[in-house]
Amino acid sequence: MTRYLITSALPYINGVKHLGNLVGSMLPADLYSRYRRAKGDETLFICATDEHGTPAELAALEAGQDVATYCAEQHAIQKTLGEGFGLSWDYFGRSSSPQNAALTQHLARVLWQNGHLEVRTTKQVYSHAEKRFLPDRYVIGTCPHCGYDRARGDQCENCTRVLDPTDLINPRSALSGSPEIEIRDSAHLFLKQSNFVEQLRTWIDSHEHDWPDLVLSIARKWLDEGLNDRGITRDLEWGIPVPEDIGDGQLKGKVFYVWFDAPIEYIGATKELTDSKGLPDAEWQKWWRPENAKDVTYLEFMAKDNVPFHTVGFPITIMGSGENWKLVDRIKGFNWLTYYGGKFSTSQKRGVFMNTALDLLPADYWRWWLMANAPESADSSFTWEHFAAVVNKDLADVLGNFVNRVTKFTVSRFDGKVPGEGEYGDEEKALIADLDKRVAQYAAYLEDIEYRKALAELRAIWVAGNEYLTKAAPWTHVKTDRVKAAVGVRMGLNLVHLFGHLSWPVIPAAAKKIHEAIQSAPEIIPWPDQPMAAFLDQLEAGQAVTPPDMLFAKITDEQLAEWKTRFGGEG
Ligand code: B3M
Ligand code: ZN
Repeated sequence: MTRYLITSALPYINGVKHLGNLVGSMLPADLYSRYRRAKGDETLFICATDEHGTPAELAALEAGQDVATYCAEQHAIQKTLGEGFGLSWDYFGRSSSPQNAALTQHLARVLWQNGHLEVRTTKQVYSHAEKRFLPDRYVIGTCPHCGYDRARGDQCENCTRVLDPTDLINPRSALSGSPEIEIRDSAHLFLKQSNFVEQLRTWIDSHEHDWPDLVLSIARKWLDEGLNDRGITRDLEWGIPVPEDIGDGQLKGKVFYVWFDAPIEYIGATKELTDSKGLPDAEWQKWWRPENAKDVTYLEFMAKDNVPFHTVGFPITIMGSGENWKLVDRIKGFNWLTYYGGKFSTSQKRGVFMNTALDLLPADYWRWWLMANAPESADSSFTWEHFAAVVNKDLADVLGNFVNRVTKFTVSRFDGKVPGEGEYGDEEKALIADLDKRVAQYAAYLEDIEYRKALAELRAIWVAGNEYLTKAAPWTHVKTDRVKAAVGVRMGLNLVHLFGHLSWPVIPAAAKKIHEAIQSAPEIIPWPDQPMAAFLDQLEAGQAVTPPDMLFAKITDEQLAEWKTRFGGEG
């Protein structure tokens, strides 16, 4: 049996995430984790907040808090919101944990001992006003190429040329506007990535057939352009300190670069989990040490801008350590979700954020739309109009209405009990044969992590149920042929039960309610066994049926108009 290790890219700590963040990492990882658990597979789903780096320091500054307090608060907020969205993490850790610090320092130490790190003197911008070094993009000035007067020290937004802060005319701090800045020498650690080109290419080529094109092409582009050695330390206060035995005493007071320690937190969070339960190290190592994890398939979920760090950066850390650590087996990368064709933006508060989304509607409405329209082969665009149309049709009309009709009719005409009369006939057998194919196809798409196709198939399964019921028309037959009506209702109730099982990975709260209309639901609603003939004839005659409260309310024209005004309609 395969065990599944699943990680979602770590949401950055600086504030509540928007739907674009959710769709490309946390939510798809959750769907896959739930599917694996439904299939009965041992699964570990890991996520954490990514807490280091300048953006965390600046967000804390803006909030008037020290960084540690800020991060602790924001972690708690993100955890609550993630749970609100039904994200079924086995653990939601923090990259600022002592576990991650120890692992990061350990990996850096072995890289140093193996000769893959080098100390180099670099020029950094120091601001007297802030009494700190400024990352390149926090220095602004006039672009020497086009004269734009707010060019950033890493790149001019206007003419897109890549810059160095020393290129800028009239440079100043972007934080305070102060021109009191100077260039200072500063020693930093560089990871000699060029040592790994061949090893990486061999590894990436070995995934030719099991990584999506999006991921392969990004990974290869980086290799083809030649790998630069990468600075892995920064002049910041908040971060994992570089240990004294690395760098011959030249790196006092430096911390690791956030992208060096963030992926290591996948391992760190696993250890946070087992430590929190008082379990021995063997328990986290059984996921991460290949000698103990031969039966583990490791999958990573992320948006496409994170792909280079997971196909090049993190693997080089692992390879360079010379130690045995699990490398990723499958990577699912996503394109962008846009808001009316434009960018979702945390800094500009543009789009819909996880907290406001949950204030408007329960998680399943969002989960369905986001995964059914996942930006898989291309970007996809969120609009309120499309969201409302999909919710009203798929969730309210097709699924909700079906469950409602069948269960209410059972109450009004069959005493609220599964009717036992009659045998399944040709209509039912045809439906069962059709569903056998469709359920297998739905599972195959989930195995392939093709969510748009998978959810289109699930929707087609709901539609097939509706079409059957329309033909079977028990409400017509009940007056003349009670046995025929009973057969239709019994199949209808078995379909409700099936929908509860099949829908659970995607819309877990609604699936639970649907299942409870038939019988109490287990915490993990298992994948139904095929063939469908047995599953769809499984309810006992006479067992009670309880119609659920409203499953999905339609989004009204008034709500649609209000939300468009409130959030900005046209982008
Ligand atoms: N924190 C994602 C981002 O904020 C980044 C992912 C880290 S995964 C190790 O773009
Ligand atoms: Zn320019």
